[in-house]
Amino acid sequence: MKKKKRALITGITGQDGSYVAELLVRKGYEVFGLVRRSSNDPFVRLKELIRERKITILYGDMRDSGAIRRALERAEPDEIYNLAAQSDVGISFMCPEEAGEINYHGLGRLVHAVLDGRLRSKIYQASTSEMFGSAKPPQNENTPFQPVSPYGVAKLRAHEDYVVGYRKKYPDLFICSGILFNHESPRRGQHFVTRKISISLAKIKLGLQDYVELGNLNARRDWGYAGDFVEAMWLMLQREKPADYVIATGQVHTVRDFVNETAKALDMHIAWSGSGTREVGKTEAGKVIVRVNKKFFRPVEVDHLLGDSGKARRELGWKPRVSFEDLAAMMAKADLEAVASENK
Ligand code: NAP
Ligand code: F7E
Repeated sequence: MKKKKRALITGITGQDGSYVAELLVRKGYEVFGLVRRSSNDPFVRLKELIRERKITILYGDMRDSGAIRRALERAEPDEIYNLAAQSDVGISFMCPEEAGEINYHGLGRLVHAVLDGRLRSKIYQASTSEMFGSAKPPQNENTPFQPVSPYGVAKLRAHEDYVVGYRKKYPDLFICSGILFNHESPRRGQHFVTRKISISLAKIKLGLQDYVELGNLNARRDWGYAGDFVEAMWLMLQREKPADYVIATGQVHTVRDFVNETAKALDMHIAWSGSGTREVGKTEAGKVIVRVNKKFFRPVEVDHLLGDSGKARRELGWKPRVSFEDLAAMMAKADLEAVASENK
């Protein structure tokens, strides 16, 4: 009988971690997840797979070299998906050390544990379009990086030192980066703008909230569906030689567009008036349901991210399946159902 492939996922409790775990279980992998201790239940998304023993949880933090080493000894992974991160860009301005410690040094600890243990594990690193920062769009693998946030800087250092740099230094090490543009889903953390919009409009629709306050409505992002993007991670690790790939939809929209699309999916059409911090979004009945609050602006903003994933399409055969409109509708519907059932 063919031996089952084994994978270790760091960040398995996050949005992408849960989708990768499900994808690998479907593909017949033995899946291990590194999880840090939490005072809350971190396993909401994967309860069933853990109960059925399809996923094994190993406790450990990306700040703890010993725990990472022990997790590797236990999992003996063919593939490692390094998804653990302090992934909130806004918060990284307030806690820059944390971003460096987890997003940069965390990868260093993991890579050194693989090298020290003489493991043959292939490593996927979760890089990000935030590394492009203020670079002119569209951005691809040849675009010079210009990060503007501590999050983007930490991810870029990890990419340059431990992915690109170590690939040259250690020719036997298989490490690759997916430079992923924003990807969302009903499992997206509630502080990210898309999910904040889908939950808030669902509550407004059900009469449980009056309005939502947002920051920069003009920020432009290339938003895709997380379920599509994790397929690209897996494809990268199936290559014989490691390489880095931009993963994006190639479509750009503003935050305001995401509000409009979500509202449309909930049968709530919004009319905009005013400008800057005085801009408001009103219902057809004239009720203000979207306001702008300076509190949600970043110290430095990334204005325009639009990815060119031509290399991934050509070499991996990857392409996104879910459109912007379907993504907004999927999130709106999921939140409407969840909020309604919580408030029954
Ligand atoms: P997420 O939902 O915020 O998940 C982050 C995961 O990292 C969580 O499981 C979190 O655990 C874990 N983590 C944080 N600090 C840790 C530590 N010190 N030790 C161990 N685990 C730790 O992020 P995501 O959206 O799934 O993104 C996955 C990865 O892709 C991240 O590296 C992110 O930076 C990167 N990325 C995301 C996007 C995107 O649009 N989603 C785009 C480009 C790159 P807790 O549950 O305990 O907090
Ligand atoms: O912001 C603007 C905000 O926090 C998107 C992470 O997964 O993707 C994500 O980072 C845009 C920004 O995501 C609000 O200023 C307006 O321009 O949803 P976000 P992000 O910063 O793009 C990248 C690729 C990652 O790698 C990260 O890990 O929306 N915006 N008003 C707002 N943003 C938030 N959070 N809240 C607002 O009220």
